[in-house]
Amino acid sequence: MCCVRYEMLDSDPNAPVYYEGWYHLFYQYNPDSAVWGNITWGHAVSHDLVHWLYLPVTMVPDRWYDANGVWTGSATLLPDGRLAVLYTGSTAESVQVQNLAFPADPTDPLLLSWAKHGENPVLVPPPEVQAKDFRDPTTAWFVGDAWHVAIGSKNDTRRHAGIVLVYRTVDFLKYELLPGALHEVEGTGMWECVDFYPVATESATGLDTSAPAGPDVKHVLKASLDDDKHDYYAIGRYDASRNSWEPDEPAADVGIGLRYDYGKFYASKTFFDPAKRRRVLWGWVGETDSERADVAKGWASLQAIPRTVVFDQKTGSNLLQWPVEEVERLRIAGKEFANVTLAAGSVVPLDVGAATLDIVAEFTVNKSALADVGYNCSTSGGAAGRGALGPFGLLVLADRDRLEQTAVYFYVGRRTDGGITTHFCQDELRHELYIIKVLLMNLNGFHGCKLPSFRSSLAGDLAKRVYGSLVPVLDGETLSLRIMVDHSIVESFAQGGRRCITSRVYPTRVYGQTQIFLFNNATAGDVTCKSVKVWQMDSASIRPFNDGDHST
Ligand code: DQQ
Repeated sequence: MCCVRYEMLDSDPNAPVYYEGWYHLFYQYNPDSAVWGNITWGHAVSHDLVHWLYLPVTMVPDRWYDANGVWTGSATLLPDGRLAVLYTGSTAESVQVQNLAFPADPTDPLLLSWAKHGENPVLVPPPEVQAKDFRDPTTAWFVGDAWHVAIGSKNDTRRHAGIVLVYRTVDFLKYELLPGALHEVEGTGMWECVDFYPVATESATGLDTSAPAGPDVKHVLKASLDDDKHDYYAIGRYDASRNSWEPDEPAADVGIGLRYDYGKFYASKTFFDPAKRRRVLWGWVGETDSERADVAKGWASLQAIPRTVVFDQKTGSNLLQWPVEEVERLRIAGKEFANVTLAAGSVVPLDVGAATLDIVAEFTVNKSALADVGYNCSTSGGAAGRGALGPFGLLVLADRDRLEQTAVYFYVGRRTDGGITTHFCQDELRHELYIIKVLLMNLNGFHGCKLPSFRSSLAGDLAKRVYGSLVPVLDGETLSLRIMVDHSIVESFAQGGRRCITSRVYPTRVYGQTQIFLFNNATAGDVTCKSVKVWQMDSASIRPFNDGDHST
């Protein structure tokens, strides 16, 4: 395994924090099984966000107020260096309450032992929300004379609105619910794992969660939509005096606009890293095979490679997400290919073979060939479709015959008003039609024919789809992709991280030696791959902590 991968990890990242020289990641974890249940907090530490050491589980369901699970929570580093953790406990009656925990020994940089506060639960559901719709407290931010904590919920009396409640507290024990909701969006349902943080609009420096609002600061509101299992965000303005946040673009509000990731990525959470003055995003990447398969393999779910998040100063309308720079230290043997012309309908193999790769590619197209209107990643035939100017891009985790492949690509089209649109897509489909075709070819003895691809996997029992989004491309920009490939995951970033797509794929034919290809399915004209750099990635060495690690 390469990069940042955690076996047996179950789901949501919890309370990420930098404490006394260590990055800590807690996570929703079922120590007994590869399926959800018996939720405790797993715990791992790292010096560099890449090499991780597992520690014993931190908190288990051992009180009446978390008997049904120690659910998601967040950490707040107080100015005096103390750490306060708020988490949701699900009681035996499945009431969601908020609880306070703190390090039993604050001098221990590993934070091995945690104490649950004697006054728990510190917050119970207010009368206006359902007992099962009150969870996942955020990192607290300081405004005026008190800490503020946001909690996600839903309001069915207002057309199934997702809402964010904000509480004011001085001591993390007593709370006052602020009037109104910080924000709500009708029709979006329960908001899980809300995140709320400032971003600088004039620099790429990350901001502490308590950084005050101001002309050069906007606030990001993120919600994980329980109804569709995607993480949506919007950028807007926070007015603490009115307990209100409003998006810059109401038509792209939380839950109806931008997603962090257009693939498999959920329950994410950011933290401010004071060591490198950056904001880092963690997200849970679940499996897309069956629970039966997860039980058989004995583990389920990954954490995506941690990403820095910054405001995109060029577009002014989205975040840029990018794998933390430390991941680049895993790059070993690298190869570069320059100015590869991709004729219409061509597939060009690249001479690299490894299952763990970091790929950076840049394309230029001849826009005079532009013709098509109305392209859609999910419904326009995926990577196998053909249009005037796309799809073109890369095939990764492919076998030599391309019976299996995962396609990461662009499609350049036109809007009805004549403007140019660029779609960024990832195709992991397994088209039954192709399987039938191949069976027929075999039955008819057409051996040696060029076989159509089965896409990412020949295996059955998988949920596969074509993911995608429009991606902003500004005048003068080339089309750029970064693709992180590991054995069963492909994490892709377009245009410097304006849009991201993560896929879980389960290739059966690559046997550790995967192939990658450039491809161009456009019918009208060549595409040039200006450059593609491919690095094989070293193993990240993720293992249990042992005594020798104390001195590192
Ligand atoms: N997972 C936790 C909840 C949260 C959900 C329970 C999101 O606290 O809302 O395991 O995946």
